[in-house]
Amino acid sequence: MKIYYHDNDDSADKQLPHETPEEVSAAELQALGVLAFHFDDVASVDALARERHYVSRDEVNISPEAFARGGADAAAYAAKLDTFYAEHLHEDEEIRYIVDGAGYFDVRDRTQARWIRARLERGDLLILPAGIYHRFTLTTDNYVKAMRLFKEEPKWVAYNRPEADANAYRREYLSEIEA
Ligand code: KMT
Ligand code: NI
Repeated sequence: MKIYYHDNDDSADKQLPHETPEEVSAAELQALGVLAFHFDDVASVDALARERHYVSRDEVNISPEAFARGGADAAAYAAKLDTFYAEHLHEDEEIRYIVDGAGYFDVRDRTQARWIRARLERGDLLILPAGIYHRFTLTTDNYVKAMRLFKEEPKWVAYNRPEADANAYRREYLSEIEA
């Protein structure tokens, strides 16, 4: 997994790397409550899921071809990517495991003004804490197969910024990273 500051250039295609030389360590991510892992086997993902009380999962296949197979058109694919890229938070942890392909997860840094980008490839797993602002997109290869893991009561509604600024989970998250 490669982690770096995003160049903040919103005029260029979101699926480009937007890479800067400013790399971010796993420890810096951890200070934001974000945990990064690499598991080559699903048994390790299973163990982590048990440890953190996850009980269900699904697998999404995101690519223009998969959308076409499902009867959706290119506009629907583009709209889906736009939804993933809208800055949002959830009221529960988000665990994503890349089964195949690649994708970018962007999370806000401490200042909440800059984005940190993590490039995830096959075997990479990311845990985002409840309340963190983030967004997701694909690389220009336009293909990812990802496992999404859920706790018993999935709370995977997305709350967009800035409406979510007053959200209780958002406030709790901020107090935790400032502690
Ligand atoms: C999210 O919350 O933005 C996602 O789950 C992205 C799609 S899963 C790789
Ligand atoms: Ni999300």
